[in-house]
Formats: sequence, structure tokens, C-alpha cells
Amino acid sequence: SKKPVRVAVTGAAGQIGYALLFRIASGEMLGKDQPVILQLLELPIEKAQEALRGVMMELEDCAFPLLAGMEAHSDPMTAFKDTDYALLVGARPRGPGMERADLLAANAQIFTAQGKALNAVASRDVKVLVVGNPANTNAYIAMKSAPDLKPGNFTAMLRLDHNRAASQIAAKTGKPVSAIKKLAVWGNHSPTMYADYRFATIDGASVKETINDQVWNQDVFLPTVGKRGAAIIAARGVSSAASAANAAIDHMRDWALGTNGEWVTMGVPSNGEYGIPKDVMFGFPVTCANGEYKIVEGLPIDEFSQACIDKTLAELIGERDGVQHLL
Ligand code: NAX
Repeated sequence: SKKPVRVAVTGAAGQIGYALLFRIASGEMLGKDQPVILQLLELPIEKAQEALRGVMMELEDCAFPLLAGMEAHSDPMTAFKDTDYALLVGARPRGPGMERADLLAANAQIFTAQGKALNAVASRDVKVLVVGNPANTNAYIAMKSAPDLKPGNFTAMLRLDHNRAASQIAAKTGKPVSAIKKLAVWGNHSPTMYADYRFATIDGASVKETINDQVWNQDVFLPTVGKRGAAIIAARGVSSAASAANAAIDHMRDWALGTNGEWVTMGVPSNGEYGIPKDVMFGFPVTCANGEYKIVEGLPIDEFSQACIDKTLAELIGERDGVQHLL
């Protein structure tokens, strides 16, 4: 049987953590033959640590055959020791009256410390997924704080946007989600993201030609996907958790186990592809094989798409410039 791998999860006692840990421990992320050791990080405050203990009691009570070990931590320097995977979910939410700059600064502090800890103690091949918002910029900060790790070890979660887009297209065309291929989401995990179905096929037919409605694309589809998080908060009273955890599982599973040539969306550091400045943590279409992702290159970008990409890029550059002095 396989040697256990170490999976660190931060914000483990939060609502995404609660929807995520049981699925990791049951083998849905890394395979039904891959034992895992969970290294769980929560804030060093009694309430958070107590809640984490409760979650760990429930994990025990599942008696998962693949759960080879479990640890509670309050310090990233111990939580990330030798970790092969790190899902950075915990972040500072925007409090009442908190300005955007304060939010960026509070998160910069968290992700600088966590990036440094990963740099110091994690596996040199660690795969890092940042879920905590602002996800792209937090991932950028962690990457910049870990100079001894490859930039490509750091990614941000755009997969929820990707899955939301796929689901909207399936509903519009009346086809199953599983029939959709070659969908892409460009840019920031925010309402400015650009979900792009120009290359997508559904049962082999062009999605763009099947829908054939640029007004729907611009006025219905993109705003629906972009504002989906807000719509869920309005309906549920709390932010998306199960769908976010599901997207994190999809992202890590595909990165680790491969996509068999199919496209998925990941936020990854640019190497200059599509004119995105180097190191900007940007949503791109990728394929994954042998534990590596590869940006799909050479796609034509039309005028409408370029304007959408420019807008989401400008937002990311603004976030980066807002934290640059803190790095
Ligand atoms: P919760 O507030 O339920 O849980 C967050 C947990 O993180 C809390 O238990 C808190 O104690 C812990 N935490 C905070 N700072 C920490 C730190 N420095 N180290 C370790 N633990 C820490 O939030 P939840 O609903 O689980 O959401 C978590 C994050 O995901 C938020 O930032 C949220 O905005 C973000 N999201 C990102 C999405 C994406 O697609 N990238 C979608 C869903 C979600 O909104």
C-alpha cells in the first residue's frame, strides 16, 4: 500500500474546512488508495482550537481507512512541516467598516507568515492552493514569501468560478455538465473574472455557436457567474462553503492526478502568457499531467475578451500594488 502523504489545511475549523476535511480523509482528493495525514491549522485562540478539536473528534468517528494520522496546530511552522499539499483556507474576512486596504494588509500579514513557514519546513514539491480571499493576491504574497520554493508550487482557486460557469452553460443548453469541455476562466477570483466559452464544446458542438447570443453572454452569463458568491450569501445568509470545498477538491485532485488532456482553470503565476505580467497570479486554462500543470497557450483573444482580461488584470495589479510595500 502507498506511503501516507501530508495534507495541511488552514482554517480547518471554519465552514469550508468542515465541508472539506471529510472528503480529503475519505480519499476523494488524492485517490481511494492514498492514505493521508491531516495537519490542521487554526488560530491560536481557545475558541478556534476548541472547535478544531470537535472537528477532529468527528473525523475520528468516521473511522476512515485512509486517515493515517491527524494533528492540531496553532503555528504554521509546525503545521506545514514536511507537508506535500497545503490548502490555505483560513483568511481574515472583511469586518464591518473595514476598508479594502485594511483587508489586504491583514491578509498580507497572514500569507507572508504562511509563505515563510512553507519556505522553511514544507516538502520542496509542496502543492499549495490558496482559497482564502483575496485568493489570487494571497497566493501571490505566499509565493513571494517563499523564495526557495518554485513559484509554480503556488496556485489560487478559480475552480469554483469554472464550475459555476459550466453549470450555467449546462442549464442554458439543456445538456449535462459532463458534456462540456474546454471552458476557461481568466483572471481574478472576483466578480471581474472572465468566464470564456468561445473554445468550449458541448457533446462536441461549439458552445458559442449553440448559444449564439452575445447579449446573453455579456448581460446574463458573466454577471450571473461573477455575482454568484453574493447571490449565495443573500440566499443562505453565509458564504458558499460546500461548493467551495468541492472546487478545492477538484483543483487538487486534477493537479495531483492529471486531467487526461482536458482543460480546467487554475490561478497560477504567469510567465508572460497572453501578455499577463510575470508572476501575476492569474486564472488560466490549464491541463495537468504527472503532477504538473501547463497553461494552454496560443488561444486567439478577440476584442471583447481582451477588454475583459484587461479589466480583471487591472484589478489584480491594483491589489498587488496595495500590498507590495508589505512584502
Ligand atoms: P470561516 O470564517 O467559516 O472559516 C475561516 C477559518 O479560518 C476560521 O475558523 C478562522 O479561525 C480560521 N483562520 C483565520 N485566520 C487564520 C490563520 N491565520 N491561520 C489559521 N486559521 C485561520 O470562513 P469560510 O467560509 O470557511 O471561508 C474561508 C475563506 O475562503 C474566506 O476567506 C472566504 O472568503 C474564502 N472563499 C474563497 C472562495 C474561492 O473561490 N477562492 C470561495 C468561497 C469562500 O468565499
